[in-house]
Amino acid sequence: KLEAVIFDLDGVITDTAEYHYIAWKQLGESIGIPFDRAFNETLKGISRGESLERILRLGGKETEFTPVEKAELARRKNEHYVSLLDGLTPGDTYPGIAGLLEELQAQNIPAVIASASKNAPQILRSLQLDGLFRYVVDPDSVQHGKPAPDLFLRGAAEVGARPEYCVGIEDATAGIQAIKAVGIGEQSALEAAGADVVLRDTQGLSLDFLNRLLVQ
Ligand code: B16
Ligand code: MG
Repeated sequence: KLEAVIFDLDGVITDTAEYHYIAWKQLGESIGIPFDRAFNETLKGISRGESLERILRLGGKETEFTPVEKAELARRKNEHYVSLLDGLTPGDTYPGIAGLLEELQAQNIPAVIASASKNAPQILRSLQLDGLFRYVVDPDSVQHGKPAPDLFLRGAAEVGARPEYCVGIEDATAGIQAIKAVGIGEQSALEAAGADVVLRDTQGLSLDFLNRLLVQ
């Protein structure tokens, strides 16, 4: 039986993945490193600092900035990103998510957030979903980010669930690699990353669906 469901946040609970893209894209352009959506896919689920490193590497500029300057670039990106979060309301929650969370709560199955984002608590408050999650993993509390499984394992441990009885839900290839997963999004890429099953969007998520997945 299912012991916990562990959710990624950006791109699974709501469309904040798009805001990350907008903010990184503008930052990249401001330092002469434009990039497209395909490159952006490689940033999903990756921490703020490491995302910046990947962008600088793309532009061959990884040695052009001091650590202090890099911190300032990351701060600028985050300031822009947080300003985009301003208008976020419960109506921005992806379809099926609130229903699934209520189902889990009714069955006393913990829902957990394993996001790489330091902004996760604020986003959950804006969506008024914070009361439906038993635990939100602090990304700074684990040694390795996605694709390592640390964030998901910490989430499972915190609610006393055994990892083999948990299901993870992810939109990023880095995240899929970290879990036994339900991928949300483009089938070929997420399947190639090792997703056990891929749904086009969050509409089809239900407790029944997740339970059937576990007994497969
Ligand atoms: P922050 P997730 C990840 O969240 C995003 O996918 C990734 O684009 C972002 O860089 C990372 O969080 C860090 O976010 O800058 O807000 O701390 O998909 O793991 O929920
Ligand atoms: Mg994500």
